[in-house]
Amino acid sequence: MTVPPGGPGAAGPALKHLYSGKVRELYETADGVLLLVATDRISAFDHVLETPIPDKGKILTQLSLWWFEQLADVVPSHLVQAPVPAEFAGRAMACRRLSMVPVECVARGYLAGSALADYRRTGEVCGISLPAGLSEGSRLPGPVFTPATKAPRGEHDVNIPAAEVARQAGAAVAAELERITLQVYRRGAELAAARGIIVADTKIELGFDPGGRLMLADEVLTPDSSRLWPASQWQPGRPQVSFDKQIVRDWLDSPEAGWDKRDTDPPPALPGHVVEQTRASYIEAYERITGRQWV
Ligand code: Q0Z
Repeated sequence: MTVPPGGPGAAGPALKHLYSGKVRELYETADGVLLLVATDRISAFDHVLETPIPDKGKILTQLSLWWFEQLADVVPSHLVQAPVPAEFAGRAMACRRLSMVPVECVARGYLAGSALADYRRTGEVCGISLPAGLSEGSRLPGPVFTPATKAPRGEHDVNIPAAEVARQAGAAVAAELERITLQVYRRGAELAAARGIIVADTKIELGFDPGGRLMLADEVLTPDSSRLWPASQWQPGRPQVSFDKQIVRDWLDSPEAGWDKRDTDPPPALPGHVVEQTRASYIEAYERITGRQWV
């Protein structure tokens, strides 16, 4: 790469900022490639915390890249070979722009989150009737596809029946979304289980390339898109221990934090020991899942 006279950036802004998510940023390069940048921001109890977790964005990006490889025979990914600006090295994925499917594709093997709430109210999730007697964290009889609407920013997704996806996207596309989502879940859950990690559920994003092929986009099977539980601590009937965020949640819930998650006040800054232990939990998830050492 050449550096223009005046230094990098002197040729004008090479990147267009498209969108800010809670913990990620989306840019477009001059040649139309999207850069999905994972920051070190962390969210808990629906707040983005003011304290970053060093390397979190790099760890999650490297984990996604590893999963895309493992899943290449299930579904092609949006990744392309393109240079990444030095400031984003290791934390950005260069991807082709897809026409995104306007549905959150979720698969669940365990009962948690909105599915638990729906089950308690109705005995069903997305119109799928579940056996009586399940409790928080229970393993489901088999993985289920539980699509949801994409809520506007700041709002929660709403679970919808698969029939509603078929109505919106057509029966053939809906069937493909379900098939791909369940295969990604099964492959992810199987691989993680061999390393002592339960994938309780996962949310994937799919989009069409210009040729009309469905591709896996965004991040995949990361702690930010999936519920990962240490299998050794799994115990249905109570909230499960989160592989990555437990330390943060426990501290925010402690008297030391002096904060009530029902408050609208922002949560306090995290102390150093919480940051360090949380960083270590992301590294442990990466190392256990991939079998690779973190740099
Ligand atoms: C991903 C997101 C955010 C980062 C749009 N390949 C693609 N083609 C078209 N759109 C997307 C992708 Cl990955 C796309 N997102 C989610 C939001 C930062 C990613 F703020 N949105």
